[in-house]
Amino acid sequence: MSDINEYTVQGMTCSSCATKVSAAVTQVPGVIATDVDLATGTLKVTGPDVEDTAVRTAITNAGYQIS
Ligand SMILES: [Cu+2]
Repeated sequence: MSDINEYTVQGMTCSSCATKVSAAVTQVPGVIATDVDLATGTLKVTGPDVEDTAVRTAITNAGYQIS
């Protein structure tokens, strides 16, 4: 995988949601940084060796869906 991956997350409506998703994804091994754009629902995940499945699981476990 490349160093930066983007996900479109559904259901993030406020900065509290963004913080929750970021915190969950930050726990995934290899993640260096996360960046959420609330307006578009875009989550950017930075890290050289991050497992896609682990990121998706973290997002859904936090209560959000990936489109
Ligand atoms: Cu919220």
